[in-house]
Amino acid sequence: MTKEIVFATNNPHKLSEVRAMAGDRLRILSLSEIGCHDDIPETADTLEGNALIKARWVKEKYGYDCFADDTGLMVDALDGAPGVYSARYAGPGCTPDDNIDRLLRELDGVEPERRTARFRTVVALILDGREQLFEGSVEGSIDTCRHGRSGFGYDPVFVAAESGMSFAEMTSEAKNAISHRGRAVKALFSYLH
Ligand code: ITT
Repeated sequence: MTKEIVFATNNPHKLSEVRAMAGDRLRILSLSEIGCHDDIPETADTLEGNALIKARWVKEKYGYDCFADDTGLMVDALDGAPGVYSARYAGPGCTPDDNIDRLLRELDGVEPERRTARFRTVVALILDGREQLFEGSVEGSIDTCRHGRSGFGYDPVFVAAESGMSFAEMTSEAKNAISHRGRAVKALFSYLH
């Protein structure tokens, strides 16, 4: 029998990456499919805190078991920034392109071997009255310019150590196989199955 679960995200790219991993035993419902069009406030200062805020919001207001993902890009030369503030790095209302521009500016002149970074995703699951966290991360570095047209967010400048390519140069399947979100969601799905 196919199980259904809500993915509490307003990011359509995350939704399609996760749906591509789900197989036919699990149907992933979007927020709009359950009538939720809220801009859920992300006020915590950790990925764990924000993932829980999003999942609890949907459970408490809409009554659905669900999971949520919070992701950050941690750059070593910037002491872990933008981290939990990755979505708003270039300021309120900024676009992903603005965020990349700021990141490249901050790293201007930093030599290649000091541009190491990682993505980390925390997934919070609320199921049958229990909360659980899953996580995944991927090591890489920040290039000096954009490469590739796939993916979203910081993908054009994040070069994965395992592939030597930016995530935006990889197919969604190849990204999912090694990415922060791919790893966290794989752990989530093996738990759900
Ligand atoms: P939801 O909170 O609705 O899930 P969001 O886009 O706000 O969507 P996050 O707060 O988790 O999600 O994302 C933080 C930032 O990191 C945001 O700017 C994303 O574009 C970026 N990001 C997240 N996952 C990424 C990925 O796999 N590749 C590149 N950038 C990513």
